[in-house]
Amino acid sequence: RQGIGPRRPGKTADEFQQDLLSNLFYRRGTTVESASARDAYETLSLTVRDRLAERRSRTAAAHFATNPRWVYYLSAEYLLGAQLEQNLLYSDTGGLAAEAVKTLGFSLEELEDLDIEPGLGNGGLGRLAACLVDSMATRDIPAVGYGIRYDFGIFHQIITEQGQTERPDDWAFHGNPWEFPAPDDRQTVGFYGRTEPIPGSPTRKRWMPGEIVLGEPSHMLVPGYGTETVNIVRLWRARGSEASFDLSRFSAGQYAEAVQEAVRAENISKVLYPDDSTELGRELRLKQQYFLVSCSLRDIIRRFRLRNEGWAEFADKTVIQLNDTHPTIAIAELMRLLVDEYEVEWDEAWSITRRTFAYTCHTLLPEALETWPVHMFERLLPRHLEIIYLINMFFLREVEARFPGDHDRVRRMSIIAEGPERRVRMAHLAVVGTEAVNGVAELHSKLLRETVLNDFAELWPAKFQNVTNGVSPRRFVKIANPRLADLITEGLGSAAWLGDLEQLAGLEALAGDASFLERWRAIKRANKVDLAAGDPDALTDVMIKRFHEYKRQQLKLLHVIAMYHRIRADPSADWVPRTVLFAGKAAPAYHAAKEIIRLIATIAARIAADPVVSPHLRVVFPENYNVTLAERIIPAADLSEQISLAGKEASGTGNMKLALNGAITIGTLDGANIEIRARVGADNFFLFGMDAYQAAGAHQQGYSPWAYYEADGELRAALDTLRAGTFGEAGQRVADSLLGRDEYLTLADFRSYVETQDEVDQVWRDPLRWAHMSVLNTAHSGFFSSDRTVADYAARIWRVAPVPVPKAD
Ligand code: DL6
Repeated sequence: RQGIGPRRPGKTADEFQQDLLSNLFYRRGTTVESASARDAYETLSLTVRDRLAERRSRTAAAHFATNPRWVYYLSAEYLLGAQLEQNLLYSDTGGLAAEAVKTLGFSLEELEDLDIEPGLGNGGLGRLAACLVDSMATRDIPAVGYGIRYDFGIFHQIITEQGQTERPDDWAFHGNPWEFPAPDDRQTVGFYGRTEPIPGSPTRKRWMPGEIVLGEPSHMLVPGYGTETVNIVRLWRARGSEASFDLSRFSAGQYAEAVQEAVRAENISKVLYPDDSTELGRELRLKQQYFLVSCSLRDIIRRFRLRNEGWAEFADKTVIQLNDTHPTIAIAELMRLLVDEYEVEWDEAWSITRRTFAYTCHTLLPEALETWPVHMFERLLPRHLEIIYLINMFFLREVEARFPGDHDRVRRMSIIAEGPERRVRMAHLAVVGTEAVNGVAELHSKLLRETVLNDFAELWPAKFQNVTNGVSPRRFVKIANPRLADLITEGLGSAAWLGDLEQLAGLEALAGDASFLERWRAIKRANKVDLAAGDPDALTDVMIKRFHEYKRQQLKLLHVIAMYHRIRADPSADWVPRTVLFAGKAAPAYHAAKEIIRLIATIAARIAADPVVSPHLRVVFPENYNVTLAERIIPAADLSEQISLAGKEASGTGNMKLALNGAITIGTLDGANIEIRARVGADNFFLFGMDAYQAAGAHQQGYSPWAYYEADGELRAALDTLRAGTFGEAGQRVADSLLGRDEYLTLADFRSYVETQDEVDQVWRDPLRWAHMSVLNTAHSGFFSSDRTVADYAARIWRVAPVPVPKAD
């Protein structure tokens, strides 16, 4: 069947228009006269999708002919962002589409507003997954991203003066035109049940699950930029099996009971990160993880067996990247499949497994390193627990042989944590069962080796690597900031920088050109006007990220309160006008983070109502931060707040997006901030605060927030205002927490932060100097393209070669 392809969609305006009308009539089933905006949106999406699907067919043919080594990216999260604009850009059909939709009576902008954003992730990790699949396609790497098609994605956030409330995000309520169902590739997944030995085999077992669930896949196309490749992200949705509907109960009028098994099955892919404050919620999360892994591995094996025989080549043809620990149970599942189902000997299966997987760690917070109670595993995945015990036994023998008599080390490294409640340490399983482990920024990778994974790094130093994160310049410059993208293209004389971001360095030559700087400034101003979040001439100071105490939104608030006091004390002074913009979500059960949101909402309202302060200072909190909102805020930002306690933020990627768009960072020596500063230059970065090593020792050395409170009058005044209840109960609770333990050393870094903010004001007063620094930030951020990140993974971890897809003749 090779070499047979579809009719190619035409490239002319007329052909595009004809295809659009065909799709309207034959696939949407409506007419020009009665087409609604949604009809037009769906029809346009299908017309664009067809063009990508044709490329997909050529990609599959090229991959099939090459039988290459594949990358399979396993991730519980994907924050893909809105699809239409990206797919117009990647299929180069924006101009054709804009003309064609006019015949239906709509503008392209109107239809873009209807586009969906699949919010299938939480934050940095999920958006990184989306940038990496984009760049894998751009780099012609044969790859599939696997994930879960949650019915409800990340919650819709509402902000009131009471803080954050959450609403369900029924993201595909109107359907998802970008998705292809693939029912023939459905998989069967087991849970619970028991195992029994197989006579004559010491390692093989038979698992008889107590519950069977179906995984139904659909996929979305992931086109590369400037290339022919179109890869896919395959998402699994849970379904009850045929047997899960109880007709006899239904006939007896027991309607709820008749479908309860099907409902239980479907709950697996119902929501992203179900509340884990109950045992049932925690079990559901583990079920999700296994569901993703089991469906994906069977699919990977199916694909391998289409092209290969036996197992000898499996690890040569397959690399499976674990995006954090969520999919780590894949290590035990591949062992189970190989040993129990395909009758591969344990040692051979282990060698294949270890050579197949690689693991990316995205955190340093010990509490974020997942563990599961042994008793939960035993109930839900009894066979996997047995396999993990065996893996652990062989592994600990290796540790003992290498460090004889070091029992404490053996205890520390075990995959099973002993204690009142025995738990499975997923990060340990992930390190033991993989060929490569990487952190996501240089400091993060170093600290992983020195702290949380130190024992493992001593055992296997070569296994540990760094791959600094990156972001897609297409989405975060070209689509988000078209004005800047046009100016850059004009300045560099070509648009090639979009596929080779280091070319931005050419902008340095223009950073001294006053007329270029004026145009640069005018673009920033126009973007602020579009954002409409305050005076476009004010310094737009943005802190956009998840809410977490380690990220220290509370430090920014202390600065806001200090500014508030200063302005009230001397209203007629020449204040630099600022708009402080916060955006981001807090986990619904994370009360301390929600208190901070509530405090921001209160302070924002209080300042807005204060005639003395509001001409100089504004605090805004646009609700429901997501990729689409990020694309509006980032181009308008002047100052990028990256103020986490050093040693806590693994990398950050918002820091990269903002620097690329010419925002200047005020930041600590944390995560990728360090690499940003090294590239853009210390003179073009506002550094403050302690470093990771100073921070790590502070609590042991008797850190006292009160000492800082006593010593710093401005800090004291800010905290006293909070303690007095001036900004409500949330303010009192935030102050209590800061003066209690201050886990993230906010008070210790306050003075250095405020002084650096004063320096920010000084530089802002010199607009051309600011613009010069801004241009240099963009010029030297080329390293932070996810194309470079993927090239690093491909060369050092995956060892895969690109497979170019021939152009259509
Ligand atoms: O690597 C992507 C992103 C980093 O940029 C952030 O610094 C890091 O916090 C984030 N981690 C997570 C989940 N952490 N865990 N576990 O989103 O990853």
